[in-house]
Amino acid sequence: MILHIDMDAFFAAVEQRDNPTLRNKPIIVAGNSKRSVVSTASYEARQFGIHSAMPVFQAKQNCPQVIIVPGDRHKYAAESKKIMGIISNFSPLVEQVSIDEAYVDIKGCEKLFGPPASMAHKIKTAIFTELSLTCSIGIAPIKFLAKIASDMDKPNGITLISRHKMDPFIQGLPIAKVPGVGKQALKLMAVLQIKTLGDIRKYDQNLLTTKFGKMGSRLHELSLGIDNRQVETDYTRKSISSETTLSQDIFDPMTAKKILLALSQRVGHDLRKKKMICCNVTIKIKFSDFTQITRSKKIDTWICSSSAIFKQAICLYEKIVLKKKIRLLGVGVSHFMDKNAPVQMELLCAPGEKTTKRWESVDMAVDSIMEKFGSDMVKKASLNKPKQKIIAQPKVGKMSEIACTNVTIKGRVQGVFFRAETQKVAILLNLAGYVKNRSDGSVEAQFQGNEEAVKKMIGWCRTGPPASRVDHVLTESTPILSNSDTFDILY
Ligand code: TTP
Ligand code: MG
Repeated sequence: MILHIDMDAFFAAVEQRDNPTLRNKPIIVAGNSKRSVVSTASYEARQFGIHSAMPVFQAKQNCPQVIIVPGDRHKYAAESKKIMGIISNFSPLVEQVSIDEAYVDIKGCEKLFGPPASMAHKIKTAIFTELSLTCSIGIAPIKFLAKIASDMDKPNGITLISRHKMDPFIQGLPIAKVPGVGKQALKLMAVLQIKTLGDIRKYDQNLLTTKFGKMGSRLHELSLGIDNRQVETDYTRKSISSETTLSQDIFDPMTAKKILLALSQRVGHDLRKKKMICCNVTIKIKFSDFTQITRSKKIDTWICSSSAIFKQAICLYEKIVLKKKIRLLGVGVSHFMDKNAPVQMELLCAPGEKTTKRWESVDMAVDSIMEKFGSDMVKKASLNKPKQKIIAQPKVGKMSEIACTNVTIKGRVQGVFFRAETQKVAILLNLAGYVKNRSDGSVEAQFQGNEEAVKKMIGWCRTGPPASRVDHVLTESTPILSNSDTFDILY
């Protein structure tokens, strides 16, 4: 859900707060020259028909006793900063859209602050307690309805348009209330018998575009309850992406998925390195004829594991009907939040959402390898070509492509964790073999596979997973002993 928060009679309310003699009186904030217009009017002054942008002389005609207060932009800007600060204590996704209004995406904050209406109430109370100013809040699943809702119960109100009430609300919403619909458009709409946003649905989108340009197709979308604009912060505008042009164009979905997996891994690695979590995943496909499409998905929770990014990327990919060969694939993430602030990731998970602890530990292992050896070193097992069966035969002379290395690791290295982590890394490096505890307190392992991967594996063993203390690693190359292509934990 999205909140739209708008301060009530903002400039005037600040003046009334700071000067008790102005309270409960009709005041306007304005210059005092003949040509001045009203910046804003207190709600007492609005009863006389006074509103923003009205010439001051007219305001005086409407209400001779109106008090004119010269404005102080610096003071309002400082108050605005404090208001945004208070709102940011409730959600990291705050988009300030003017001096006195902001959108807030409250996804995942329910566990901390309760359902949307109660969260809105808490925000209002916090602003009033700290600044003695009131605001009105609209709550809706999409931005445009949240904005309309915040204006429906002014001043000091909360209006909720829930998902199931959206449709009847849109049906009855006067078209003049929709932001961006100007006087000229309204005249033409009157001719077309369009009185409410619901009436827009009766018209074909192409016809609306012909008559009203871009606004026509936007109105058509809004009439169907579609507003894809997200709450954007400085963070969310940033993105991390990775793409690859393929050595030859492909059509095979399995190959495409494997590439998406590798890209997700790279993007996930960069995201975790920045200590960020995200809630938006994008894929990009360039086809053999150089045309290009992007597809994005907003997620209801925060993610940072490569597998979660991959899952979303696959969801997007599977919705595309492939008619041409693929030349380039890309994966991107956006809409970030600091992983540690201001609310914990676990608390941000939607109810019923499982945490991805298992994948997080896999990611940790992958990240540590990427850090040490570069991002190309790690590919998940499924990305590699099926391994050829290793046939046991003694190798003589120079090291073979399929090396077999026996390793003994001494130190504080025994335990399930050490073996499990070793297995994960070995699988990620596409190695076969085993790891097991020995009765003398050391760990014995055997790695066989690509020579370079074996070297990397041994490099990893010299450090081991966190909290282990590796004192010594002994290695010995031997003829291949096993023809297994799995990596097992032995007991
Ligand atoms: P608004 O939020 O439009 O108006 P408001 O806060 O005074 O009243 P309400 O939201 O309760 O209807 O604008 C915020 C401030 O911006 C307003 O207090 C003064 C300033 N402003 C102008 O200077 N000129 C204008 O034409 C408008 C509309 C606002
Ligand atoms: Mg306002």
